[in-house]
Amino acid sequence: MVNTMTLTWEATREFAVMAEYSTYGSVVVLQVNNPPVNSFSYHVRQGLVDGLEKAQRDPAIRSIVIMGKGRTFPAGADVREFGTASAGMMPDLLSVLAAVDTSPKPVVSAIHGTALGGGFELALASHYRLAVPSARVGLPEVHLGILPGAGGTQRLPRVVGVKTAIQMITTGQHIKAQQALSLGLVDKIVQGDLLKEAVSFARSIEGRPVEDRRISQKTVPDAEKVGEVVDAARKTIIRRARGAIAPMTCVQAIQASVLPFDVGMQRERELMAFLMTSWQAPAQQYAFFSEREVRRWSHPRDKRVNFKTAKPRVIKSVGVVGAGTMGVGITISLLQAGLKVVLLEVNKKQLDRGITTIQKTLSQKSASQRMSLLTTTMDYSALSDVDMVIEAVFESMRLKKEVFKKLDSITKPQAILASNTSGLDIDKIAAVTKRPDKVVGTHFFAPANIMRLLENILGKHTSAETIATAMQLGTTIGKVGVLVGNCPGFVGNRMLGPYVTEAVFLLEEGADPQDVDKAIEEFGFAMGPFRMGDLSGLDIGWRGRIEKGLTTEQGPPPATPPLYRRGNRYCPLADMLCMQGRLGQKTGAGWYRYEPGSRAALPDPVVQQMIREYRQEHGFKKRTISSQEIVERCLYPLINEGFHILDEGIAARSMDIDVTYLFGYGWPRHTGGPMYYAEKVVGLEKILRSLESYQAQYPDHHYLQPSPLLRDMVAKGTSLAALGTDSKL
Ligand code: 3H9
Repeated sequence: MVNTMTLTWEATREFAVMAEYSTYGSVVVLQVNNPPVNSFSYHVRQGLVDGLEKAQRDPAIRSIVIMGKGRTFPAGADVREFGTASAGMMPDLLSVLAAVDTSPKPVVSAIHGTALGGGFELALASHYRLAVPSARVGLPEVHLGILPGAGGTQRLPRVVGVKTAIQMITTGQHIKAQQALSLGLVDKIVQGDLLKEAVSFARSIEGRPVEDRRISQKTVPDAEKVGEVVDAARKTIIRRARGAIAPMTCVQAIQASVLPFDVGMQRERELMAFLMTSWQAPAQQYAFFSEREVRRWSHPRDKRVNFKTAKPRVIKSVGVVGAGTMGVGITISLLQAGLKVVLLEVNKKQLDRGITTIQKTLSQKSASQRMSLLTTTMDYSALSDVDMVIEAVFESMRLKKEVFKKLDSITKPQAILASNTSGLDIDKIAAVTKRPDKVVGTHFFAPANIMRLLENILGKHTSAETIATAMQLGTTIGKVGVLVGNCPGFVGNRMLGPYVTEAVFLLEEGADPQDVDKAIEEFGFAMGPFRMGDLSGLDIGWRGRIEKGLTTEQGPPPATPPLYRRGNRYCPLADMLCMQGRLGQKTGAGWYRYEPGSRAALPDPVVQQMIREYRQEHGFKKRTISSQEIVERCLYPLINEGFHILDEGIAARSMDIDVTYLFGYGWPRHTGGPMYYAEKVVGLEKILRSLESYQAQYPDHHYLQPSPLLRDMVAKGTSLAALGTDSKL
């Protein structure tokens, strides 16, 4: 028989353990203890309510302190609980915060670490807020596709005004303690031991009335300007949101803060329910967890090699070869993380330019300290003692082989040699060295000091230790590292191939570059394929196609039929631009034209004329192409390539592909990434049927041929998540 006494006792103990209750004379300290980030899971909420009630009942208690144990004040609701039964179990966060707000005994929130989301909302419901100097606060819910749903949209504007609240909530920014103090969000910054300081502060305010400390009872300072402020912010927010619905929904909730508190809270609840049930919130939460989950990497084809079994080498100094755009960006990332760097460039002018850029980019405050970590050289022997080298020279196999041969002979035998190639064969590069086990691909994205993705590529002989080291380096320098296998273009650029190819085919059929870009940007990308091409430089792809023998600098090689290469349809429009010296922004013209000193892409009649003549010459009849068709024709082949990649074991999980696209290619976060979007938003069956239907119309567009894995999954009803843990890979 079940002993109910024991059960009750154990349950109570669990609540107590998650919100520890200790007394210091007349002060109660409730310490949330739910590692790692003290999120408000059900037991924490219950523990806090129990603690608050107990403190109210005890006449000896005159004030209450709430703080977090371990590394942080609560960082918000437990996102893993969303959509589960315990998320709905009472007390909910709103009742916890109501108990704090209406407590007749003053409640002090004592903040260290990060008070985020529900955590900061708890602090705002308290009567006083203290923070240590290193603390940060914020309401980042918008990044999870929701809004601050525990009064944050109502209390924050009552302190900082609607304008600042909109800014903070729609960007989800974390602000530092000092700024929070100047905005009135924190009452005092305390040095020293937070517990001691908080207890002594709580004693000092005992007996003071709490009523005038309740933010819920205040009015919004810039209430009369709310319409004006919202109108001014709307355009920027919509543009920045790129199709995400949470930011403008946050604004709607903030607008309601000028109404009586209870009415505003009701509005916040309704809007929160709307977002919580949208398809975007789960997609963004998936993106949040995937960003963290990719750290738990495994070898795409050998699951026994993984983050648990492989130990990284300690890297203290890194050599970077090449002071071009990529080499300089990589150097800045390494310096910012406090690593010693030896930057090698054989061209003196290029090296000087690189040093100037590095100096300018490093933030004023830390520039001299960071610069002291940098050695620059034109001599390979300066690399003899580094722990790792990242080669970032021009994308040519011949050149890379030359560099790796030199590196192999000069660096110490245990040094790791990494190539920042964007798609060349790592095995061929490794083959020129005597240490293929220490050769790895580390594909950075431009600008390398800003873009978060680090696509790490393992070769046939790359050791587990080398992989672990490359992944660890990513974490050290604040990147999101994704481990992938070796194939032309790896994951990111390989999937981009079908996307760009199909985009160019759309030009043959009647679209202009701006039509394609507009449709893709409306889908949520920061830039469509043609603007993106102009930004990165059209010569990169052109050189690649020349290297593959698909075209030549002088023009297309003789081919029969003319628009085919090796049996596949081929559109030479991009090559034609390059042959005219139109290489993109850097030459002032590409798919678009650019005014001197401007990055604004202007439709160019010259390009339109070129496309018109091309259509006439090859007998294409111009037709109107809908945005929907543009999006499907460009994105579905990209997704389809993702299935090939999974099938071949180039990526271990669909999540690795999604993170690659979210952090390296500007794929809109609110759709979760290409593979998530395919499965959860569109549906795999629909993707398959669309590919089949387009393929029937364009049988010679080989990228439209559905992947066998996609077919198989649709037939069997398999999910991508199941595939990730499948031993097939
Ligand atoms: C909310 O509050 C809604 C309310 O307004 C209304 C409710 C009614 N839940 O990032 P890290 C995990 S929404 C569950 O690697 P760091 C994370 O997955 C919430 N788990 O550490 C990871 O797990 P693992 C609003 C969470 O030091 C581990 O903790 N709050 C949560 O680099 C460590 O995380 C936010 O959006 C969570 N809320 O950064 C804050 N947070 O080790 C989101 C983290 O298994 N969190 N985890 O991979 C963050 O921004 C960062 O995690 C933080 C720490 C800055 C706190």
